[in-house]
Amino acid sequence: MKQTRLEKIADVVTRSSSRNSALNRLNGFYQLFEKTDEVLIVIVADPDSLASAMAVKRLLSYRVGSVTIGYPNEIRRLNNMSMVERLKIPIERLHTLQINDYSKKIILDSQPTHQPCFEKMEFDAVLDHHPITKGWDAKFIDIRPDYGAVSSMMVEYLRAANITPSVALATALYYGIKVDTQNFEKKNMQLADGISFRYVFSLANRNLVRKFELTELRRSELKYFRTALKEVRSSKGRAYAHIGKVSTPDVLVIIADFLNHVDQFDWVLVSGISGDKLIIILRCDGYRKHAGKFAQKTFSEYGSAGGHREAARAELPLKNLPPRREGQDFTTAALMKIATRHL
Ligand SMILES: [Mn+2]
Repeated sequence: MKQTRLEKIADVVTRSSSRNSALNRLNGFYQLFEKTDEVLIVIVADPDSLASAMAVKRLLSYRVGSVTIGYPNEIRRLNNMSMVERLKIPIERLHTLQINDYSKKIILDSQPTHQPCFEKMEFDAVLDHHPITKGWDAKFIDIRPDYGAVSSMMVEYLRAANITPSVALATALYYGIKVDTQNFEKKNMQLADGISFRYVFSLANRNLVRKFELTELRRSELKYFRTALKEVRSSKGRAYAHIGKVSTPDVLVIIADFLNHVDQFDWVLVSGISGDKLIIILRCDGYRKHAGKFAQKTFSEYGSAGGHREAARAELPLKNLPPRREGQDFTTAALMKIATRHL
């Protein structure tokens, strides 16, 4: 369709004004720094903040003395660990750093009020997309609560600076936007996120991103699959497997999702013991079924239970379960028994 002259002008004006504001922001940000600065970037490590920290490090390269990325939280999620290791992101635990040694401090994807350990720090720049909080100040503030990811904002900074991101940086930004917008399924996503995403899409290594997404199992946890395949029993389209003691309930979720791939299983119930609780993970096809309601009806008398149409969970203190003979462990048969009481 042909644009009218007026539409064409309007289009150019909009584009140049967004270009100018991106450039203004970049210049405002750059004005904070001097060649001799030792810069500390503080993040709560997750894909969006890690990618944003890499982007700021790139923006400041050759412009300051050094850039260090510090994070206070322990990185537990394997997806995030995989991202850090495979992209070789240089990050350091905040408590190992001498905060006062840095002449400039930046906080990304977070605000000074978000963590007690940030409150005593003075930040020069705050770049974030969470709702604005009060009780702090900084020389440079760019908070855009309407953005799905800070990574989307960082793409705008890089483009304003005429910096084409490396494959590693583009991959990180791509993953950051993907995770924070939940693959663009979140309602709050903006056109701006889409534009930034489109830009890094062609520069990123998407196979690597797939590996980050797939990495959720430790080598030592493979043994639970052997147990699951040995234990699985089915009756009337329902699959049951009790895995026994597990290092983390997350592994039960992975096994339940795996068994949910099997064509003859309409329902999957996988249980395991974590601490002093029996954890039961439920999956179903959600068609004329409601896993959450089923979990509630069946298990809530023993502990907490509930969830969505296709996925649910119960956490039952072992002491609340129906008594078994002395020394007798919970089994797949026991799981079948308590799960079918109301059928
Ligand atoms: Mn974020």
